[in-house]
Parts: sequence; structure tokens; C-alpha cells
Amino acid sequence: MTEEFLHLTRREFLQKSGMFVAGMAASQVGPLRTGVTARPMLDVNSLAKFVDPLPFPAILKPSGTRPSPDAPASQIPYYRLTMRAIESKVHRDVKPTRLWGFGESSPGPTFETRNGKPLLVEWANELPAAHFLPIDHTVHGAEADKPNVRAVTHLHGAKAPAKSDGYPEDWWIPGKSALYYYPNHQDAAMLWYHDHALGITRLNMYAGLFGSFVIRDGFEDGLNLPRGKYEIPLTLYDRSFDRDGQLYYPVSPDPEAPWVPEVFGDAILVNGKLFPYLEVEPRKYRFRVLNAANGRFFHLALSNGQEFHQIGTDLGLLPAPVPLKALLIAPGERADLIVDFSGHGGEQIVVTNDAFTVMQFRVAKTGSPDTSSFPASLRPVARIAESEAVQNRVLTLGEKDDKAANPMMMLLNNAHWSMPVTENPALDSVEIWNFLNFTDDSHPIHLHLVRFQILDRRGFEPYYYYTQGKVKYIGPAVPPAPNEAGWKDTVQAHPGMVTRIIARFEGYPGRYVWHCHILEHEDNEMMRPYDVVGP
Ligand SMILES: [Cu+2]
Repeated sequence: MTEEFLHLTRREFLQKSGMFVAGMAASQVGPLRTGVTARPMLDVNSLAKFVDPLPFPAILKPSGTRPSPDAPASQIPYYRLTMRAIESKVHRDVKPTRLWGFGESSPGPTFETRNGKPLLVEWANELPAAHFLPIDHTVHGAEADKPNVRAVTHLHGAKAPAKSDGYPEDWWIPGKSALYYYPNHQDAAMLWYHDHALGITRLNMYAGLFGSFVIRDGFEDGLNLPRGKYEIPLTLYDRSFDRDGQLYYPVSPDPEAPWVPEVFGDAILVNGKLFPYLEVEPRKYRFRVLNAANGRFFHLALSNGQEFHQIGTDLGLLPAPVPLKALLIAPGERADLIVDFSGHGGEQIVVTNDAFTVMQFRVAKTGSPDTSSFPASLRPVARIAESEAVQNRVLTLGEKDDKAANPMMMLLNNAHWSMPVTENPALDSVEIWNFLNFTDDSHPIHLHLVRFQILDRRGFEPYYYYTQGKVKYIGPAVPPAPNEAGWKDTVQAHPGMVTRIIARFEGYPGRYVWHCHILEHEDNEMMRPYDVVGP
């Protein structure tokens, strides 16, 4: 085991955080400052690989029924799910890790429901009275007068009423709960639930507060895709552990302001395990991939160079399968994949993230007959016409630095969270949003409530925009890659580019949010409220 210390200035963090840089915890970087306590870190590469089977979150059972808020005469499923401190074995040879989970696990149990089948969830906070990760009281919403432990659950990808959306200021404290209503009037897709408390989301998520929520529908059923034990959730995220197997969350050199702009761990977990293996049959499998990391983009491939297909994006099926040799997936995004192991009987195939080892598939020599289908066409995705848009919003993604060029916060449209709402689409109207990225990072931008389509990305001149207040493009507009050309709720906005999306703001009027899904950015002002304005 090597001693590793994660003490970087904020600028050093940013420099090391390019999305294709494979992690940063391999060496001691930067001077150690007095007052900063270093902990001996776990060297994950010293651990035996592929000794733990891939675990699967349990499917959550309802606790009963309750009257529907929309139709009180009818009863709908009622679930109660508690957030609490748990211990979990992330690897055979690592001591149990203290985590916060939903129910008994992290990731928490999976909801299974269908389009148009509403349900109620009572999200109960039974967390301890003290937080175990470093809160920064200089971050907005996390001031010293706020309770350290507080949580609010957002169902990412849900078309849900505003009062059930998990507004970041609507948190509740230990001993309290909130009853949320999910109508589920939306296409089959894999959503995910996670904490969204203002100013500490990065810490609550790092602690383990997230899980999956699957919506199915008749259209998807009719495709006869691999299902049951041949449909596998893969929730990916990175962490750092100390030698005692406990989570390590890095801090800045300033004890009064421990926030760091990005976090990358050298340990990649899949469904809560390090280097797990999965025994598969030589046939087709469907993998529901979720990037639940705080800030890491995953660039996934198979060690045998095998091609696979993406069949769905964040919010549903693509028009047709897209062949891929590698998948780039940003925090918050989901990818629905088909991997065909037929012809690979007896092989051991490793899932890689560039130089990192993620997990292993052990393909059996024989299996039961594969009766699932691999349709050449999946689900039509009707393009929203640009001519339908009644608003074309220009929105900047920026970074505010201190005198030493260390980032102090990230801003959307140069506005703080607390400033008046500026994005206020009318209910059912179509808008185009242009994200102008002035930073050196790719930002996964997520809109609550709506599904959208990516129009294109195009290089622009930042200096011209600063001086003239107008967009000057350089280079041609690049359409979305085929595996992005479906329904999205999170889009990768790349540096130096204008990323354009188009959305119909349908569903419900009320206050929602849009934000960067790099959680350190989101927590430090890269989030804004927006209003869907009813008639
Ligand atoms: Cu960001």
C-alpha cells in the first residue's frame, strides 16, 4: 500500500480534472499545509480483482395503498423509504464502510412501475444528527445556521408536480419525512432518485443517497428485449477510501472553506462493489447504465474490443440501436445497452474505463436458448421543429475565480441561486436553450421536469461575446452523436461550444431547477430555479 495524500489547490484540481484524464489519486501533489490532516489512503490497485459477485439492489415493495391525490376514490401504491446510516462491504478485503443509504443499501432499492401507474413515496430522514463529511458553511444554502444533516429527494427524469420534485430548499431534517407523488405519465425509461439538499448534495450523494426507478410500458414490452435476469442495472460511481475502508472526501487547504471544485476517486464502484464480476450466459443482455458519480465522466469499453449497442438514452429508447466500441457517459446520464456475449462462451471480458478496471464478465460456455429480440428499429423519436420555439435563450456557463485563479464558484448566466428567476417558459411552450460554455470543463446540464432533444454543438468565440454581447460562431454546427439523438434530460456542454437543446415545457406549472450535474459545481451556485408558468 502506498501513502497517498489528496491535497490540491483548487486550480490544481481543475487542471487534473479534464474529462479524459484517468483519475488523480496516484501521487502526492502540492505542498502540505499545516492544519490539514492527511489520512493514509487505500491503494485500490493492491486489492484482488473480481472476488465479489456483482450485487443487485432489491426491488422495493409497497408498504400499502393510499388514495390517489388526483382521484381520491382510487387507491395507489404507497412506499416508505428511509435514509439511514448503514455499513457496507465494498470489497472482500476492505473493512465495512460507513455509508448513508436508502433502506438497507447504497445504491438503495429499485422502484419498478409502469407508464400511467401513479405511486406515492414517503421519503423518511432517519439519518444521524451529525454529518460525517466536510460541510463548507461558506457555500450558499449551507450556512452555519442551517442544520448539518438535512435531505430532500429528487426523482431525476420524472415528470412530477413541482411540490414533489424535491426543490433544493425543501429539505427536511432527521425525524421528519415528506410524501411525494409520482404520476408516471411518461415513456419507459430508467430514472434515478437522489438527494438534492441545497449546498450539501455533493456530500449526501457521496455518502450514498441514491437509487434507481424504472418505468416500463407496453411499447417496450412489445420489443421483446432481454428481461428478467438478462436485464442488469449497472450504477457506476467513483470514491476514495482510507486504509480503514472509510470514505475520504477531499478538502481544500482552507479549513474554513473546504469545498473543492471537483472530486475524483480512484475506486470505481458498480452497484456498490469494487471490481465485481458477473457470470453471464453466451447470449444477449440488456444493461441499464447510470453514472451516479459526483464528477467523473466514464469512458467505457470491453477488453476484447467487442462492439455493443446503445438502445436508449436518459429518457427512453432510441429510434434504432447505435453500434459503439466505447461509451462516454457524464454524471446524471443513463445509457441503455445491449451486449451480445454469444460466440464468446468461456471468455472473461473486462469492462474498462480508459486505464481503469471496472468489472468483469465471465461468459459461461453454454446457456439456455436466447428467445429475446434485437429489433432493427426501436421507438420513433419525433424531432421537435425549431420553428415551434417561442423563446431562444442564451445562457452562459461560467466560473468565478479568486486572485490566484482558483475557482471560487460556478455560475449559470452569471447569476446566483438567490437572484430572481429569469427562465420562465410558458406551460406547453417550446423553447431553445443555448448553453455557452466559457470554462475549461464539460458540464452535464440537467433540466428538471422536461425531456429535451439536442439540436447541435458549435464552437464560438468567448472574447467576442464578452466585448460585443453577441455569439460569433467558429466552425460548423455539429449534430448530436447518434447515441445522443433521443430523449435526454442531461446534456454534455463542452468547453468553447454553444450547446443547443430544444424542449417542450409540458407537465406541470411551478418552480423547478436546472443545474450542472457535477455535484461540486451544483452545490456552489451552478444551479438556478426556473418557473413553468401556467395559463
Ligand atoms: Cu459543471
